Amino acid sequence: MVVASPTPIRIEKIRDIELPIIDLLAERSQVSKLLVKACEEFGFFKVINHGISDDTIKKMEEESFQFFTKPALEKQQAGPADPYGYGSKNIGFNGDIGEVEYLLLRTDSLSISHKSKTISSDPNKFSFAVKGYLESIKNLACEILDLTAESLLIPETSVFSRLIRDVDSDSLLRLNHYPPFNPKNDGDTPATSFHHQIGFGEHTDPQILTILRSNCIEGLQISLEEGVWVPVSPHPNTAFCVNVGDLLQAMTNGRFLSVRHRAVVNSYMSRMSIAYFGAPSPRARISCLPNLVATQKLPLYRSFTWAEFKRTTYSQQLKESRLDLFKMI
Ligand code: GA4
Repeated sequence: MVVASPTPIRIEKIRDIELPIIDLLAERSQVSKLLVKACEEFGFFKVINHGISDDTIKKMEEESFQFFTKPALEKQQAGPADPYGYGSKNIGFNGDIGEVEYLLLRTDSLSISHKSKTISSDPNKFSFAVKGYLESIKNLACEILDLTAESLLIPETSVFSRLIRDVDSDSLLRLNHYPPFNPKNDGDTPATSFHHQIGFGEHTDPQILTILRSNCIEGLQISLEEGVWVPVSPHPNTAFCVNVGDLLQAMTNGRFLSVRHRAVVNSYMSRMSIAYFGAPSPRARISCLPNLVATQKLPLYRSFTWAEFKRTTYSQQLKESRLDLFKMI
């Protein structure tokens, strides 16, 4: 009999909390306040009544499902991930590994149309579904950002959203598939057993805002406190999970939290997720907003361009705290 060895995940503290669920159809100033509170306390929240049609979501999910159910050789035609394209287990360029396969896509129309030829046997259908989804999800991200700016009393409320709306925005779409892991294999290779359960290792998202959709299977965990992991209950079909990225933490002078999270793999069912990462153009300069720095105090982070921050991101491993390198104090 093979006895599964204990793994770091089982000895970590796991605590349960419920993330705020914010109804975007509620009264505007109320929604705005709740969003700011959620960004400050959790860096993560769920939104309902977001206005994205079931049809738009369904079409995108179907395309994602169809791609991942293809034979491996066909999927590989959309790879290797450079970092864009199809990748399996390898994440980034610095040796990170996870039990995941994915498609990382740029979001400009030309890239989508071009890449779809290696992804789908019906490239037009794929492009149509992705472009429709992107249009809706970008608007949702911008609406959430505008609403938060209102309660932060930022004079120009489109200060975050215009970065994402820039024609040269470097936003990304990531389709993930976490196949179930086989616990029986785990006992044989204790040294690597940790990786068998980690779908996507702990990290913060470098961009401004992330909007995640997943297929009602648990797996996402967040860490508000070092070493304590909190499972995020799989959201119902009607919700999206939203999180603050590093750039938003920098622009709000640390008031909003870009929180560490990871995806773990279960032993019974595939998890699929679709993540939109709202980002500025590479030349955009990111600095803290003046009204968020107390008088006679320095901002927490020096200003930098997204190109510079992204270079740093790709020169490091997933788990590094990239923002720390830009700290002033
Ligand atoms: C984490 C968030 C997004 O998935 C991503 C990831 C990127 C990649 O997979 O190519 C990175 C990772 C992410 C942060 C550190 C670097 C870059 C892998 C990696 C080891 C697309 C992103 O923008 O940063």
